[in-house]
Amino acid sequence: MERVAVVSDIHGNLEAWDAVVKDIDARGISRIFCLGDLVGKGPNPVEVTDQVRTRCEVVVRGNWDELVGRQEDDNFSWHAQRLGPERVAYLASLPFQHDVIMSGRRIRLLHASPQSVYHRVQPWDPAEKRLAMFDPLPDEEAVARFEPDIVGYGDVHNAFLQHLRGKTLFNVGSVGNPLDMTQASYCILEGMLGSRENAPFSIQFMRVPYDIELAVAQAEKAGVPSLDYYVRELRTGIYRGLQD
Ligand SMILES: [Mn+2]
Repeated sequence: MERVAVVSDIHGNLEAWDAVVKDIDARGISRIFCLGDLVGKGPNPVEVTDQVRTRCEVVVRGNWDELVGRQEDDNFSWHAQRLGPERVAYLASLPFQHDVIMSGRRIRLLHASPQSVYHRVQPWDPAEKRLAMFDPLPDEEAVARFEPDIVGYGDVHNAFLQHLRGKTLFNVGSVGNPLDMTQASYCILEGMLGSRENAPFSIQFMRVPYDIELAVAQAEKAGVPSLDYYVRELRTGIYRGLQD
């Protein structure tokens, strides 16, 4: 049996990232897959990008990883200026999805949905929208074409697992910007990696406390864009798009 830690949506929050990596290390897990949004919102895009690049065997592209390169407004250019052109190009070049087989299950891992990194699917959305997570990928994105038994993703910052018509949909939650509860989130997949033999398999949901007030102090010191919303998200888990 092998274990793979799956992290997502770190959003430049170095305190949360450090706490999660410490937990992964303490469990003796060496493989980490990252489902995107390394940057955006938090004050440490450089450190997080460099560490994810070093530590993660697989990294797929999130919406923020694309948006920082476009620098369409101050929200994005603040992060892009700190990252510099080489890291911005690295983030933009990340693959759309990663397919893996574990204990006979075909597992699709991506940031938001097969439709695009911007197409958001919540656990409470209509069944057709959730089932579309198992749809074929657009041609240009289809690196390895297979119909998944399991889809794992990030983007919504809400950890969950659902069984839909015999398939499994799960979200690993967010390391650096959780919006379901105020603790860093990640998952551990356990099974026979690369094996087509139908064998036991598990998905474990981890929650890791971290020093939120230190993360707030770092964000204030750096003067991140939309500071008040970011601080409220870290302290309460209330999404900036939901209420003022
Ligand atoms: Mn995100």
